[in-house]
Amino acid sequence: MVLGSNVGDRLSYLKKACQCLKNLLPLNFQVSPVFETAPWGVRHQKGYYNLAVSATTTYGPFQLLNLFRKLERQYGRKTKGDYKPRTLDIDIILLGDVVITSEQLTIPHRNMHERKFVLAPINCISPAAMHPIYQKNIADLLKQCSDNGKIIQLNDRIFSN
Ligand code: PH2
Ligand code: MG
Ligand code: MG
Repeated sequence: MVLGSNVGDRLSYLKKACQCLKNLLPLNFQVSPVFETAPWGVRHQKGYYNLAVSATTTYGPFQLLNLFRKLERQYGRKTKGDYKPRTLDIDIILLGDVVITSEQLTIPHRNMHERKFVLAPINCISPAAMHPIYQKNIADLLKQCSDNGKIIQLNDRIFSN
């Protein structure tokens, strides 16, 4: 998953969300460093903090979607539109070999290969994770990605695994 926040105390939302996610998905739970990232695809919004989380789970994709939506609401997310400012956004990026295209959910995430704010954090924890359609791993997708939006890796971790 990739988490993002661009409203309010952004690091605090991410930190609390990581703690909840660890309780839900304790197996092989890993959190990347935080990246400060320029808003992608939108204008006139505050910058984002993004990070990636990986874990092993037996939950199915729609179960995960419902769990994450609940967490987003719990942390005060009021906006639904994909490109609106938000206190907390939790997106499923990859789920093993799962490929789903539906109105509610697309896995792998539709634009993941075009977004450094998605690829760079995942590359810190799962560089070898494969994209099941492009058959390329995260490290290679990142090398080929032409997104030149600003991203800065923060030194301080907000969550120790
Ligand atoms: N999320 C979006 C749209 N644009 N830009 C950055 N930098 N980080 C995000 O998490 C993000 C975005 C839609 O969810
Ligand atoms: Mg998103
Ligand atoms: Mg989302």
